[in-house]
Amino acid sequence: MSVIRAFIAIELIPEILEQLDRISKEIRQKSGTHAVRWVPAANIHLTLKFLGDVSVNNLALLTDALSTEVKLHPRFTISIGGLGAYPKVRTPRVVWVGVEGPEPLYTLQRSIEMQMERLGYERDPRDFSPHLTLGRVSRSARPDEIHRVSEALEDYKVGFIGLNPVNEVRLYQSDLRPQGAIYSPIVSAPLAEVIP
Ligand code: 3AM
Repeated sequence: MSVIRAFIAIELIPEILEQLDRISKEIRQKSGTHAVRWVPAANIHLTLKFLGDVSVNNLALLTDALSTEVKLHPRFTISIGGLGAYPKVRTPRVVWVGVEGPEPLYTLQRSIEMQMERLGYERDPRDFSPHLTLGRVSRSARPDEIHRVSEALEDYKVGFIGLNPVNEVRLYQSDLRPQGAIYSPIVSAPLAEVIP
């Protein structure tokens, strides 16, 4: 049985990706370490749901369920800005840029989570915390390297970056390669147009 690794995400506009690229390069320079695997700007997106292994036989059902759900939700705009790390800036594992969304972002994410659970994809027990992953600190990072990343994050201030309209949601295939992940959109599910 053929399976793919897949996730559902919101794509960002080129203007935002350019800024994220600049920010990530500046932090990389400031921290001066190879302890972080930085995500190429073209791979940065807002993940709504990580599905993991999806059987190719289930793809049609999954994309149907996704499109049917997403078109019930209105378009909205998210606001991008701020810098932080999970679990904490002092002990960074994931370096992120923040996302502020209106309530429809949360409603959309919850509905997708519910539809995917109905199809058998395990629910993520963590609360949805919208963010854009800029980089991941490698597991083999030494304490002094982690400290340098943490200091660079504390020094580097990121304010408001921009607004990103959300008109559709995408199902992506993720191919994990030694040189990094390759994300390919499989299907786009449009949100409802809001009639003024
Ligand atoms: O870009 P972010 O970090 O929001 O972290 C992975 C990435 O999201 C996440 O899925 C997105 C595409 O790879 N991801 C990868 N493995 C995961 C897992 N086991 C995961 N999310 C939850 N559980």
